Amino acid sequence: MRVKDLKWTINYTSRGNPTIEIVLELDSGATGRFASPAGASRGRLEAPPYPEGGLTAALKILREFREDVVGREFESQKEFDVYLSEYDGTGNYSRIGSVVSLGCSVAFAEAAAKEDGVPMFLWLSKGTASGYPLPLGNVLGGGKHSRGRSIDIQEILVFPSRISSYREGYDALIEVHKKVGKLLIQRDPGFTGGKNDEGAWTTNLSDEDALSLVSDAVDQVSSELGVKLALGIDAAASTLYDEATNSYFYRRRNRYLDREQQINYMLELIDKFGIKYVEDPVEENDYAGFSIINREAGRRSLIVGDDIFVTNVSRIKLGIEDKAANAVIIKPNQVGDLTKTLDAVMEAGLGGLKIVVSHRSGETVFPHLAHIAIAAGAILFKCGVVGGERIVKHMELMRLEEELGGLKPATFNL
Ligand code: 2PG
Ligand code: MG
Repeated sequence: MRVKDLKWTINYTSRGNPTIEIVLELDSGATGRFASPAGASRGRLEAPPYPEGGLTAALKILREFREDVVGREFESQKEFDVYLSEYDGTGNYSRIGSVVSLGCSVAFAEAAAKEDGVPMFLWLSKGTASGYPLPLGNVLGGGKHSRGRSIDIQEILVFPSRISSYREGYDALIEVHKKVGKLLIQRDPGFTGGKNDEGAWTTNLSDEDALSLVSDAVDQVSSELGVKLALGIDAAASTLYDEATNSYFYRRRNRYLDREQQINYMLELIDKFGIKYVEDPVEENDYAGFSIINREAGRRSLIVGDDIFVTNVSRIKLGIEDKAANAVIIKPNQVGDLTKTLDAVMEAGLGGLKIVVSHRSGETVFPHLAHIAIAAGAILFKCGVVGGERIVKHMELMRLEEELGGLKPATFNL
């Protein structure tokens, strides 16, 4: 596959910030087009989105990169991504930035898949992917994704544990989202209908009242629809963490929890609300704290590492050795290309970790993440509930299931 042309334009994330849309064309005329999303609660070790000098510097690099890449031939995704990584030369895309690298990597994948005449997930999985994940959506949120008064836990999430079609699962998430909105009108006198960066409701209730409200919504919708739904949280604990005092600051209660109290608080919430999915319960460097939670609760809940692993093979390896988690968040822009992303998936899978492919809080309107989730063999697809930039990805999954046939849903047994 020979690269015929590389073009770009400025696109926008759902927060209204600029990102770069990359268009890559192959000699055959097949094209791919993608713009990277952006996180707000980013792990410290993520690939930097932009080089020093920001967007302007990235655009200058793209002009130089175009000269280098046009006319080159590649036989595989890996060959393209290794070339990208060598062109960057820093090991973590800090010279060209992950917005450029991931944009090029995904645009190449889409173009190559088209040239091959297969959907992108089959190109990425070399024809092996046969299942699709369960949808996991944020219905009530706070932390870095909300402004003003809101809960301290970043996300309260919901997912179905067994579905007969992706649409059945996604429709159930929409019903829970609506139900949560109705219950907020009854229980939060200050509720204005406000939603945050990921389309989750925001509220002035306490974290525990919010959890109990979502739990009620889950119970009601489960029995109305006959779909078994479970509750999850992303504590995004690194964003609560204060390094100077080794403690966690809960703004609403104006209270610091020391490390041990934080671990106990997470365990208490798991028990009290029957939580089946807990992401980042402690800060990103506390492997030992993660291990305690995984040992105590890992048989009844997924203990999921996001900021601690940053989709990075060596961080994941450490986590497997320490039994720090039983699941991993995979975000392609944390490492900056699809080969590194799938290497992280492979490493995690070998260590027995479940795979959760995730959106970012500032998303773009591209559907490709759905293909990456299927190619990764994910059990869960964390992608919000409402908002066009999220729906486009859920819809892609539904279309792939409905139009292609033969894909089977994952099941969750905990
Ligand atoms: C997270 C993500 C997505 P952000 O913490 O898991 O929900 O947020 O993209 O802001 O890192
Ligand atoms: Mg997270």
